[in-house]
Amino acid sequence: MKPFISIVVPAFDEDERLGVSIEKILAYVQTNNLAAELVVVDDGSSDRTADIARESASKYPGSVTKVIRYEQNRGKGYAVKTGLMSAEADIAIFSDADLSTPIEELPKLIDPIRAGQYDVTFGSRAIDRSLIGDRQPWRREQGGRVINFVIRKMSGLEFADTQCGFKAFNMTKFRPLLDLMTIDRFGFDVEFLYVAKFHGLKLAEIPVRWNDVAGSKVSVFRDTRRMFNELRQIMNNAKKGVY
Ligand SMILES: Nc1nc2c(ncn2[C@@H]2O[C@H](COP(=O)(O)OP(=O)(O)O)[C@@H](O)[C@H]2O)c(=O)[nH]1
Ligand SMILES: [Mg+2]
Repeated sequence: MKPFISIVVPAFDEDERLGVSIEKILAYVQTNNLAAELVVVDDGSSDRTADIARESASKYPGSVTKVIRYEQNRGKGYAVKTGLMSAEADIAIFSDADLSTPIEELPKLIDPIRAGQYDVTFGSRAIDRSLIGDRQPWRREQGGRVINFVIRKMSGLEFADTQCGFKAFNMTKFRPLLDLMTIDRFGFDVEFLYVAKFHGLKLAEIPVRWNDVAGSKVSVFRDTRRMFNELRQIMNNAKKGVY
């Protein structure tokens, strides 16, 4: 039977955080009787990420979980694209492996897509700060503000927070656009939104609950530098008519 929703989780060296998250997701799916498939993408981890994914999923015998693994680390963007490409449902959502946005927030993104109101919905940590529980360390929070400011200036997108790891898609409209995407690391969120908007899809930034979870794999210096390079690449692509 075709699933109603595909839940994609990109995972890189997540053997410590992933098990609990998978169990929470599958428990949520079961409790709410969702016809869901879970797609875990192991992005070239050097730890037991893929094994943990299979072991945790096996605790939910009725559930449908696919574990995709490739040997070389390619970046979160590549992992999310790989997951979305294999998603079978007409609506897909991706979530960070640490469930910083609790899976219970799923209807906030899914319902407007199901209703045909929007095509791409994405969590935001900037619209309603009262939803933020445990905050990131001050330096990272400020870094996030600066990055989102630069993203707005460079891309012309008017969203307050493009980087939250909780985004949902009407796959009938979004799947064809995946072929146009070029960014493999953290700039991919911006490319997704830019290309979707350019093609006339309806986008909505939606405030969601969010909690900082220890164990982030993001390196502020390395990944910020890469992010700026990727932003430049997106704007060059736009200029050259790649999209
Ligand atoms: N840092 C990093 N994360 C990746 C990569 N590929 C997939 N991911 C996943 O992308 C998400 C990034 O979340 P996290 O490390 O918590 O970042 P943060 O909370 O935004 O600082 C997690 O689900 C990672 O497992 C990669 O190459 N690098
Ligand atoms: Mg995180």
